[in-house]
Amino acid sequence: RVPWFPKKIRDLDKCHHLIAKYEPDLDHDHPVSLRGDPLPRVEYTVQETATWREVYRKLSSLYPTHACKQYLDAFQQLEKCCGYQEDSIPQLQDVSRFLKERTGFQLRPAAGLLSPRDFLASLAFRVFQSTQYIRHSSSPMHSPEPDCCHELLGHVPMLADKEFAQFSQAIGLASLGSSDVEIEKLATLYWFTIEFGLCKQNGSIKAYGAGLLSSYGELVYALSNKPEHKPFDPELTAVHPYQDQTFQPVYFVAENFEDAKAKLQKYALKIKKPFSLHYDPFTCSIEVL
Ligand code: H2B
Ligand code: FE
Repeated sequence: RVPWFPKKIRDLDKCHHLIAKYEPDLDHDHPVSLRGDPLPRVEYTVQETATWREVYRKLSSLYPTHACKQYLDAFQQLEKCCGYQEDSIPQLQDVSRFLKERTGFQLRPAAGLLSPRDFLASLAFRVFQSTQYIRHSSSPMHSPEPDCCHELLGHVPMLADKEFAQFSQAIGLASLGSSDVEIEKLATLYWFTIEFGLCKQNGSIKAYGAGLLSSYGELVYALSNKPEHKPFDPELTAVHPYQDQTFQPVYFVAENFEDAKAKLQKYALKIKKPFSLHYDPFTCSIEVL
């Protein structure tokens, strides 16, 4: 039996299953976004903006030495034309429009941590399900679940890169109609790449994973000589145990995104499915062959 999967972008309305709901501050209600609706503009409070400022300042001081080139290029663009700055939290609506023009990726509001199957499925359509609320002000440098600091500073800049966007979509496409066992492996691959990935660049190692680029402590640690660095190899990476409570003991290093994508596509071809899938970019839908 093949598990149900979305075939067109509208079907993503059914891919919103939360595995945990986390609302850091219930004192004030943010508008609840309806699925399929345009991203609502949110008015963040003074306190929320102060949290953003602290995170933004600390992290952006590290990027020049720790982030990969693709990240730095996009970050600069986001500062220039998308309102990225320490004094206000960028609006997902503006960011989504920016990404759409760069790589065709768009953001969709998510209420919290989604099931791996639903989250990965959306990537197949170049849709990134993003939270819109911000972490609690009592711990500005840490959030137990994704919040908009993680999405905007971790994920968004990388989604503006063409190769990285293709890599992300490839993981998404591989997940469609896959068994729970395969989803688990793809979620692990996602974890060690899109969240905690490192890559080679001009003889040194830089970060491209969103979990690193949105965490000051782990970003410094990941590029130090404390953790182990292993070459990215989907077969091994997919079954490697991972840590979600503390820093990773192991990080996987990609040669570059083109190579990572080619390796991933080779891996994906080995996932047994009784059909083959093709994404039609004109209709944004999946053809099942
Ligand atoms: N949900 C949300 N809202 N954001 C994420 O970054 C996310 C998710 N990551 N669900 C997924 C799970 C990831 O950890 C993998 C695919 O399990
Ligand atoms: Fe994330």
